Amino acid sequence: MSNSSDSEQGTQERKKPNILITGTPGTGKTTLSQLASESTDLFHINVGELVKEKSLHQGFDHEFQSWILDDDKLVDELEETLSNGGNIVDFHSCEVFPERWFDLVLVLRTDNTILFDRLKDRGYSQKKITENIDSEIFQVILEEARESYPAEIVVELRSNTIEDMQSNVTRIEEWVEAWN
Ligand code: DAT
Repeated sequence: MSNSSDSEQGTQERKKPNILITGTPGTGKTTLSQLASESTDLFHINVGELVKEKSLHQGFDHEFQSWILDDDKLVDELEETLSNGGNIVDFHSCEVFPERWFDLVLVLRTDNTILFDRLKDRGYSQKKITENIDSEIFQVILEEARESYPAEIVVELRSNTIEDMQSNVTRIEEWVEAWN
């Protein structure tokens, strides 16, 4: 656990932990979050869906085929829920959230060929597939997580196979039990 007063303060307020599950699109965040949410009784927040539902954006970027996030609106929307604890937050970026919100940050990693197939199945354009594969190769989200949170709460998890998924769910269950 972090020794920073910011993190300790955040932790003391919560009776249940908050977990951030992040990674390049297609690495399995939503699937893992859903499974872990069911078995730990933590509340799954799919941030991408929330941004669309509650219009926490500044419009659609047609070039990048994605919503332009309104960071302030998003943080305001989630502040109370996250302060109470007991959430699994699922998002493809992590630097927008305050450090004090999270007790554990999981960064999912997937091999390029596997990720390529998943993104192609999803119907992404070649441009969007290339961007995401490059991002995974250069470990963009992992670096972002390491820059945004204390090293001891950032954990990289492989997410290539169903067996990886199952072992990741078990790891989360055990971690939540130990936290409680
Ligand atoms: P994300 O939320 O990161 O965009 P997802 O959970 O929607 O990813 O998963 C994308 C697809 O890949 C979906 O069809 C489920 C599959 N998948 C995810 N993680 C996997 C894993 N570890 N093994 C096999 N398939 C996986």
